[in-house]
Amino acid sequence: MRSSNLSAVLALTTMVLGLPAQAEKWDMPLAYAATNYHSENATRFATAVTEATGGKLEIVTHPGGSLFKGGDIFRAVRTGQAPIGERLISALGNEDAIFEVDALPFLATSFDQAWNLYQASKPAMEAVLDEKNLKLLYAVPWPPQGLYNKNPVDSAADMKGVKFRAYNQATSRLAELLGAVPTKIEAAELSQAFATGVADSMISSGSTGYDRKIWEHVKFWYDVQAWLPKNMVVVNKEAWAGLDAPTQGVVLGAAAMAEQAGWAKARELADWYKEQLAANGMTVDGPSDTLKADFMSIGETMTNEWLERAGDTGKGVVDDYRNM
Ligand code: PCA
Repeated sequence: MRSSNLSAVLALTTMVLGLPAQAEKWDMPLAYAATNYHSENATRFATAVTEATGGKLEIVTHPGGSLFKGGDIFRAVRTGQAPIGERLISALGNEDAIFEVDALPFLATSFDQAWNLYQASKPAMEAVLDEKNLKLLYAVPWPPQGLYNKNPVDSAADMKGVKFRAYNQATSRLAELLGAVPTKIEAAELSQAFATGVADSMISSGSTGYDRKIWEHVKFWYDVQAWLPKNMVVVNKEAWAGLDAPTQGVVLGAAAMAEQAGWAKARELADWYKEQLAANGMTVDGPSDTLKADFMSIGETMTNEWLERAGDTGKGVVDDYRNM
């Protein structure tokens, strides 16, 4: 090697190895309102990491789809445009069918069941995430999903032709099976969609209805308790590998805390959200027996369709869950 080349290499090596531990800043895109408990939980996680590392790793959250829209967050983290971010798991059905398991109607309908389904599906989910250059940090559920509609609904027949806001492939399919007309819309664009008549109905939690003041547009909510979808926080594997072991330890600790705190908060708020919908003039009711039966049969169709797509892995997860 010529000496000028050698000194260049040496200079570079000293630069890389001899760098003082540099403070790093991670921007963390979130899709939902800043005041939503998922976002507040993520912000507490971010602050905990920042403080416990003495600012060596600073995580800054960007709620409401302000940095990346909900539909772009997963790709952004996978490709390293963002080192970390939060996404609704069941919206990733195009990536892999396993991500849709928590949006199958009536498979898991309470927080306890949702937790078991999470544990049963976690290894399969982590394996898929790993292939996609991602690491799972934590996941937190939404409260049980119910039916919002402009007019009273007594059975699936009342949903014929209704403009229905979907948040993933499963809710689009459910709308089709109800005879409604689905349009995919992110939570951040909901108020606009209902105000302009693009949508008159949706399935979601009391949480999202509350965040978007849905009572300004829609007067009925039926507590179907169809499923509890989850958000997950994922980190890009290269960004992860760039952290030293103590910093990784802090992130994992804060993530474990955020997961427990997030589940506790969701449980605590589920009834409160329903009370808020009612307090703001909405009719909050259980589904009629007919509507419930209609939903059950649609749920069965959807579960069968999913089992076909999700193959042995999917079947294994559902079996494990049912044996818990
Ligand atoms: N709220 C989110 C997903 C599930 C939920 O309860 C939404 O409506 O977009």
